[in-house]
Amino acid sequence: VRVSQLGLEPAAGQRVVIVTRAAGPVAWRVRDAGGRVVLRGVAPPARHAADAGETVTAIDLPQGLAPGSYRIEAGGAVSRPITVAARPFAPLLRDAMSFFYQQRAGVPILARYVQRPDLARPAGHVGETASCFAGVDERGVRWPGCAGRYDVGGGWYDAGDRGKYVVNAGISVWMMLDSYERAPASDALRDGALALPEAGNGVPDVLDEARYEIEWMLRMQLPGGARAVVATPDGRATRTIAAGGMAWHKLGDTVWAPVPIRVEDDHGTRALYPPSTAATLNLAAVAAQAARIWRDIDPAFAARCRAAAFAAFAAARREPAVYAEPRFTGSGAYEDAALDDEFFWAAAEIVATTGDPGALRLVERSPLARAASAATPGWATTGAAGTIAILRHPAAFPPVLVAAQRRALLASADAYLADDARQPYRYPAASGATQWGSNGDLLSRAVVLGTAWDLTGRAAYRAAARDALDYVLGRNPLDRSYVSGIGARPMRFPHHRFWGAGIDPRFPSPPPGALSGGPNDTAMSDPVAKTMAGKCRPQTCWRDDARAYSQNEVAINWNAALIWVAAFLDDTRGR
Ligand code: 9MR
Repeated sequence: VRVSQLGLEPAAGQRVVIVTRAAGPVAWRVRDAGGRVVLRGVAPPARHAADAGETVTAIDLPQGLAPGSYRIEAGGAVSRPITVAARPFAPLLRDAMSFFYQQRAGVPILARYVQRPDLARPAGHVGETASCFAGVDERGVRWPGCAGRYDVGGGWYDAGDRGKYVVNAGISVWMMLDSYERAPASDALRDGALALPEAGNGVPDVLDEARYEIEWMLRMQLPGGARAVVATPDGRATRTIAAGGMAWHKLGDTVWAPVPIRVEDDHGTRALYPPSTAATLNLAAVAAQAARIWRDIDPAFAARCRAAAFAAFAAARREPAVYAEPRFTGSGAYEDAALDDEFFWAAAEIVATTGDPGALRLVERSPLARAASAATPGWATTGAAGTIAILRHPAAFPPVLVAAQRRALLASADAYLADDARQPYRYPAASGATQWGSNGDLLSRAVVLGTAWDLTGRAAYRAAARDALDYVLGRNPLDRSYVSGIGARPMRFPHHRFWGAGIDPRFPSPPPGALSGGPNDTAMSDPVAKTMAGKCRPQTCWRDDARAYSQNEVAINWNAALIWVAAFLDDTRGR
């Protein structure tokens, strides 16, 4: 019996999957903690789940269950205890938000805010300053470095590594801020709801956490008049451009640091890497989003964000095709040479905040304005963030554009519903190959589904968003909760430089609430995944192994999708 190991909501329609070898119908019953049968039925015919290599049948429990503990019996098997709780997603959300606090650079992680004493640690990279990379890249191009050092401390470490990347920061902050914008009064994200140093400051805690990253993103912007060295378009040499207003693409180690390594022992050389148009547009987008959210909360900060957004947007228009160089070692690439979606998103956020006519013209002329569907939001595909900004602020845009964007978003949501119906396990992913970060992709589809619910109130959209979360919490072919600390069989050994117990038992195991990247059978680049290549069904290509960085790393963008979905389901409980 495969079911969300977090537990179920007390409403009808909760899904349970039974793996079966029986050819005939499978009878099932639910017993409460006292052994009484409270529900029974016969499951629909089983189907072959190609991505799992199993035959399964999915039941939608026909009636709601009161909060408590239950077991399901089917075909002679008895499930583990299944919890039904009034608000199952609220504690998950709290832990998943704590992930970001614990990824903070530049401040100590204090025992009073974390779930276990061994998760406390000294500050890493305090007051960090950095200079541009000087040296030879993997392609043999010599980078000259730059005069002076920039103040680029703070922000969140990206993942298992301690790099900080403006591109991935952008989609992560956007999701966090969007979860606030969709339900500003949500009591799970309010001031005092989370374990944070800022709790009690009169500002919703979700905004305090996001601001920690935004402040860092603002530091990554080059001052007006600055010049910077970037690659030539063919990547074979360097050139100098006027880069005022652009954002450095990333700050990272110049050599991959060992795993694990405590922050206080991590003294590897770090560098700033050349500005990119993509990073600049990510900064423009979230700074514009922040400018409207903080307008009344902190007008001075809002004004700073607004100015940064305009400066970044102007810089990106001046330099529309400076692409991130993938050939530096020691940190991730986050390279992206298709920027229509970043332009669309940044322009849409600026219009939503300021009504700026130049940005509106760019939105209207974008190919994304007329797209038939919205691509799943992700670090490289940000168009849906622009679509959602438009749909949350329709008064700032022409009605025909809003209508087209609504059609596009619902077309994607409907495609995900169709995928969900086709998957015998019932989750809204297409069948076939899985990508690096497949769990994050699935939950990002749930962001689109949740937004479709916001637009229409159609129950199927919310149910499919819950399917995505149920999948990562255990209703999957590996019978695994991919979220640490949650459920009977949680992920325990992520690829992470501090939560490194999977490699060295002197390091802590992860806090509860960190999402594993998930099954990956397309970019099996780590030593563990390599041994599995060609030998696993797509949704089973995963190992709870700290060396399996292409399957079992954790990252801010994946956890951002987790918090969006948990906040959405908690906020819409009973609806
Ligand atoms: O999430 C990223 C994934 O989409 C890419 O395929 C992969 C390889 O480029 O990189 C992932 O991002 C990693 C980043 O480059 C460095 N920090 C850890 C990130 C998660 O694995």
